[in-house]
Amino acid sequence: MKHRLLQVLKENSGRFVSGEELGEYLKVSRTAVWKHIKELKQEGCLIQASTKKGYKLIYSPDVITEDELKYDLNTEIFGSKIFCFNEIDSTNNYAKKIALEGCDNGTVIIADRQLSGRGRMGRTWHSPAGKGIWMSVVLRPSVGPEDVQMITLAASVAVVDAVRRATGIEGGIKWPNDIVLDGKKVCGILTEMSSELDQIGFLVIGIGINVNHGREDFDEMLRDKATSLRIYAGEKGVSPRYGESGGTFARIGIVRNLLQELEAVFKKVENNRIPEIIEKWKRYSVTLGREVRVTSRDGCYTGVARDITPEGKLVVYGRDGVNREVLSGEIQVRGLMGYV
Ligand code: BT5
Repeated sequence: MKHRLLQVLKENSGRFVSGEELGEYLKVSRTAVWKHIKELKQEGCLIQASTKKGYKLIYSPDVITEDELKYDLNTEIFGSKIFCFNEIDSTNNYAKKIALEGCDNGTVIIADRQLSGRGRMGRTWHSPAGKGIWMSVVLRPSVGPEDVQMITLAASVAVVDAVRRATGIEGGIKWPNDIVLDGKKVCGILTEMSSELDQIGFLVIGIGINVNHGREDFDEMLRDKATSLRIYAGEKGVSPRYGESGGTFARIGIVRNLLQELEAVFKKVENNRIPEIIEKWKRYSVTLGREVRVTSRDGCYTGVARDITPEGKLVVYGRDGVNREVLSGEIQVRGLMGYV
């Protein structure tokens, strides 16, 4: 009830809603409304009350809780169980631990801050408190290990769709699954798998999205390569749709959209609707048609990114006139994330 009330106040942010209107909408008495308003205030919300006009939400803390996240979450699997932490080493570590202990398919782990957030290949993921979405999902998909690459691409499509729905901001995908805005990284995805022969035991998809960082929140090493939704919105004059005071984005709205989009896209993977995902991935791609530098086990070369295969491999047309398919390895795209 409290969460529904907060949601209604958020949807009417900037204007008063009368106690009577709230009571009718939520089908409770005005006294019950008043009681819940009191609780929300105790939890840190700033709500202006006027005997004549009703209640106006001035500020609500951007805290992600299981109850609030579950409110209005239209998913069957994703978020069936949700674990929220103030602080954790890495949500992927925790996800792997509980996956081994047998947690449910679709279990979600979210932390306000990660102390040892991880990127791929032992790299670090910068995850300061309150600024971003640091989240992992445990999946037990009924597909083989060869489909993991496609699941990773699908996750990046889901992030782009969710961010656009929640904020109006359109990200681009750098192969395989970095999301970039104006050539700077705003989101990274780390997929980890436990598998036996031809069957995936479980998959952990870790997603990090920079939401409310200011420039000063990135250290010097990242300042030229990374951005956040808030920085981008400020530069482009996009106003936060789920806005709060100070022009920040409410992370919870983005997470809810993300879980919904992830579920939709994974249903497509399981139902053999992969061409639809590839088609979208290509539309969002900021890699295809551009010059790339590939660093892989087979060495280092440059060429032009031409296509992706139905398995999610990147096709690079090398300077030597040979087409090569890249499954893993690093690529740098000219013009993005500091590669000039
Ligand atoms: C990734 O690795 O992009 C995957 C990041 C996954 C993070 C999520 S958060 C929730 C879950 N729990 C975890 O512990 N991890 C996952 P990679 O492609 O290797 O990129 C890492 C590189 O990106 C670093 O070496 C930095 O250069 C840069 N980087 C680090 N933190 C960043 C940030 N917050 N924003 C943008 N770039 C960052």
